[in-house]
Amino acid sequence: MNINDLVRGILNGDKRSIARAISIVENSDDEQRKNIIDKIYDYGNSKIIGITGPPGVGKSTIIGNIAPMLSKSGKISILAVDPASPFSGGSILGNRIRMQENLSKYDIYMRSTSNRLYEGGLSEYSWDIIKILEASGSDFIIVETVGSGQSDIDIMNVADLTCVILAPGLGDEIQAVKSGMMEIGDVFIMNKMDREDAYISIKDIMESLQISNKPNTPVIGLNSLTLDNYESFIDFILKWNGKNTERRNIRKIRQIIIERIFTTYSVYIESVDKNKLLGKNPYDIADDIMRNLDGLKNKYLEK
Ligand SMILES: Nc1nc2c(ncn2[C@@H]2O[C@H](COP(=O)(O)OP(=O)(O)OP(=O)(O)O)[C@@H](O)[C@H]2O)c(=O)[nH]1
Ligand SMILES: [Mg+2]
Repeated sequence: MNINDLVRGILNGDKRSIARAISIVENSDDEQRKNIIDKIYDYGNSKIIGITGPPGVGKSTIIGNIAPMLSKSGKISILAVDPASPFSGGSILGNRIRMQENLSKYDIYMRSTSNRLYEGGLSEYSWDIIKILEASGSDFIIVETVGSGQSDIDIMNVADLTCVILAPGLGDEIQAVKSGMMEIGDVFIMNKMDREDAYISIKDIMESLQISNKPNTPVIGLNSLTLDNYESFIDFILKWNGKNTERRNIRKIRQIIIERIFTTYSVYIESVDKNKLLGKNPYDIADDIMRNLDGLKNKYLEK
C-alpha cells in the first residue's frame, strides 16, 4: 500500500489502513512517522478521554461500559496501553479479547499497544496513534493507561479530560496514589460502589481534594456491575469542553528532540576513545561530545 492510499484509507476510517498506519508509526523510523503525520495532521477533531488509576480498579470495565453509551453521540476509538511485563501478558490478552468481542457490535475501533517500558503510563508513540485515530474521524478517543498507580501521570499531558479511577480497599496504595494522582484528575471516579467501604472512600477522596486545593473537582461514584450512576459520568463527559492540544504538542516536541539527541549521541558515546575514559573526567568527555552538534543537524535538518 503506498502512502497516499494509506492516508486515504485512514481518512475514510478504514480499519485495516488505521491498523497498518499504527504499526508503521510504532515500528519505523522518524522519517516515516513524519511522512504519515504530515499528511493527516490537519484532519479531525476528537475529544481525548484519559482513563487512569491503579491496577484492578476497573478501568477496562468502565471503558467497556461507557464506549457503547458514548457511541450514541459520536464515533469512538479506544487505545489501551499495556505493560511490557511478560508476567501479565496472558491475562491482559484475555481481557482484551473479551472487550473487543463486546465492542465489535458497536463498530468501535480498539487498539492495544505495549508501553515497552516507556515511563509515565503511555507508550512512546501514543501521540502519533492518537493523531491517526483522530484523522480517522473519531469523535471520542478513550485512552487507558498502563495502570501502575502514581507514575501514570503522563496522561494529563495528552488527554483533554483526565479521569482518575479509584476503588475502595486500595489499602496502603491509596497514599501513593494520592501523592501522584490528585493533581492530574479533572474528575475522580470511585468505582465498585457495591463495596461496603465505598462511601468512606469517597469521603476520603473529597478530603484529599480539599487539601490539594481542588475542592470543586467532581467525584462520581459508579457501580460497574449494575451500571448505577453511569448516566452522570456520561453527562459529565459530554458537557466537558476542555482542550489540551497545546500541552499535547509540547510534550511531543520535547519527546522528538530528546529521542533525536539520544539516538545521535549514543553513536558518539560508543565511539569515545577508550583511553580517554580512564584519563578524563566523564563531565569533560560529555562536554566534548556535545560541542559536536553538527552531527545532529546533519542527520535531521540538512537533507
Ligand atoms: N465488585 C465490583 N467489581 C468490579 C467493578 N468494576 C470492575 N470490577 C471487577 O474488577 C476487576 C478488575 O477490573 P478491570 O476492568 O480489569 O480493571 P483495570 O483497572 O482495567 O485493571 P488493569 O488494567 O489490570 O490495571 C474485574 O474482575 C472486574 O470484574 C464494580 O463496580 N464492582
Ligand atoms: Mg485494564
